Amino acid sequence: MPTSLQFQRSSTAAESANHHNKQLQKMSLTLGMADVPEHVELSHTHVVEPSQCFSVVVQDVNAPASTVWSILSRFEHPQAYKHFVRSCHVAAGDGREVGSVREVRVVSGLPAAFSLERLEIMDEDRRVMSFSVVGGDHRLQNYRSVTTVHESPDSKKKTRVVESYVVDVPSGNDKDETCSFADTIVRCNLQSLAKLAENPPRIS
Ligand code: A8S
Repeated sequence: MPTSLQFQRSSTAAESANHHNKQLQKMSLTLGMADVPEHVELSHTHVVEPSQCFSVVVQDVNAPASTVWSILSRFEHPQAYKHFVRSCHVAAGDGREVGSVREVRVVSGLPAAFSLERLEIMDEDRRVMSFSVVGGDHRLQNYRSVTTVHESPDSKKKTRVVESYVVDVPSGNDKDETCSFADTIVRCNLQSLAKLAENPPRIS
């Protein structure tokens, strides 16, 4: 069974810097987690503004990292595992190169209809992917996430997926509300990614 752990925010390390009189925090969201490769830890280090919140969700998968990555890395086809996505069209670029933009339409029942998302990182060798939200009619302005896929330290057949994000806290909500909303979506996405990787549909 896949397990999903949500790490406590106390396991993060903060470094404060005063940039242009704004208090920015550099947060390492995987610090304190066991057996995290250095490039993974670096990938999940974000600059966070005081008006933003951040979180990290970890999902273990009983499938090889290459299988998980092949599903996750299709930037142009998030509906393969994201069940809140109704459709996706590439609006700029080829959907593979950094700078590509996708227009994601979400299912009804959410406080949103669509989102414009720009591919920020696509590192096939290290299996790191990142996108940022650059538009849309939802409440997660300036959302940016990074997802890494790495082999489990105990078996080549097991994989650990780490997804971290930073987002603006919308007016009328607090940090906890914003993070619990986004965490729920991310957790659902990673659980369905795990299911798909563990039981790929048979082509008959
Ligand atoms: C992702 C992560 C998130 C997506 C959010 C958090 C979103 O697509 C949905 C509802 C919203 O209200 C915001 O990796 C937005 O997709 C499902 C449209 C951005």
